[in-house]
Amino acid sequence: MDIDDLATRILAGERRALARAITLVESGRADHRADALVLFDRLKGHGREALRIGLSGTPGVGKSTFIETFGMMLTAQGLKVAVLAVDPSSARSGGSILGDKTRMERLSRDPNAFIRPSPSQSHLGGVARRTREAIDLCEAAGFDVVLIETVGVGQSETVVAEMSDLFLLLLAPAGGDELQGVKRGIMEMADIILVNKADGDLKATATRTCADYAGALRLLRKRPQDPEGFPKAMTVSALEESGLHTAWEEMQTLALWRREHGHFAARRAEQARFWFEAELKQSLLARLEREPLKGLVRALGRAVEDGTKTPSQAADEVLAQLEGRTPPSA
Ligand SMILES: Nc1nc2c(ncn2[C@@H]2O[C@H](COP(=O)(O)OP(=O)(O)O)[C@@H](O)[C@H]2O)c(=O)[nH]1
Ligand SMILES: [Mg+2]
Repeated sequence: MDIDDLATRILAGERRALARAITLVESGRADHRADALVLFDRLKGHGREALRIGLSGTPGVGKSTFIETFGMMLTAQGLKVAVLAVDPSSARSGGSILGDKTRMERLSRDPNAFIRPSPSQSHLGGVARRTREAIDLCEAAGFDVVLIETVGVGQSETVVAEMSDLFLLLLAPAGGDELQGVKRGIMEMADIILVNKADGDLKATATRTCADYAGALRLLRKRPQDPEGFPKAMTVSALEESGLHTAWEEMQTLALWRREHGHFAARRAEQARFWFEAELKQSLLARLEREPLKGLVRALGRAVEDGTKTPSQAADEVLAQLEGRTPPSA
C-alpha cells in the first residue's frame, strides 16, 4: 500500500481514502499496524482541530434521528460532519449505526458527511483505539465536527467522554422515577443534557423531565471546566427538528469558553496521556496472550500450581523474559 499517496488523498479530504485508512487502523495484522503508524506520522501536524462531540443515550431515545437532523443542520451551514460509533456489542448486533443507515439516509448521501459504523470487534479496548484513531483521520481529512455515538451500556460512555471535547446525554421524556435510572457517574460526565421527543403528546412531559434534570445538575459539584450555567439541560425534538439551533449555539458557547480559558487544550492533553497509558497497558497485556509468552505463562502457571515456584517467582520470570534479563530465580 502506498502510504504517502493515501496521506495526500486524506489531506485532500477524499472520503474514500478516509474510509480506507479507517479500515487500515481497524486491522489486527502487524504489517497493517506498521503502515498505520507511518500514516499517522505523515498526517501529524496537518488537518484541522474538529469539535469532537460525544453523544450517549439508551436504545430508542432518538440518537440516530438526532444525528441525522443535527448533522443535516450542520452541513447546511457548510460544515463537514463525521459520525463514528463506539459500540462494544456491535459484534452481535451488526453495528449500531449500520443497522440504522436507513434512518440516516439523508445524511449518508450528503457529500459533506461521513458515516462510519462501529467495527465488528467485541473488545471495548480495540473499539476505543480504532475510534480514537478514526477521529484523528477525520481531522486530517478536514472535518469540522466529529460526532461519536454510543449506546448507553456499561463502560462505553466513559470511553467516549475520554475522546470528546463535549459530551451530550440524550434522554427521553419520563416520569420522575426514571430520573434515578441515570447513574450519577453518567450525569457527572454530561456537558449538556438533551431531553428529546419534546413534541406532540410528549411535549409537556419533556419540559417537566428537563426541569428535573436541570435541578439534578445543579446539585452536582461545580467543575472548573464549566462557565456559569453549565452543565445544562434543554429540550429538543429530533423528529420536528426543533431546539437544534439553540443546542448547537450552547455547544459553541461552551467550546469557545473552554478554548479561551485553556480548558479545551488542557483536556486534550490529558486525554492524549490517558490513551497513551491505556494503549501501553493493552499492548503489554496482548503480548501475554501471544507466543512466546503465552506458552511460558501456561508452563509457569502449572509450576505455581504444583508448588515448584512461588507466584512472585513465576511472575518475575515472565517480566525477565519481557525485559531480556536473566531472572534471579533461574
Ligand atoms: N416523537 C418523537 N419521536 C422520535 C424523536 N426522535 C426519535 N424518535 C423516534 O424514536 C424511535 C427511536 O429513534 P432512533 O433514532 O432509532 O433511536 P436510537 O436507538 O437512540 O438511535 C424512532 O421510532 C424515532 O422515530 C423525536 O424527537 N420525537
Ligand atoms: Mg440508533
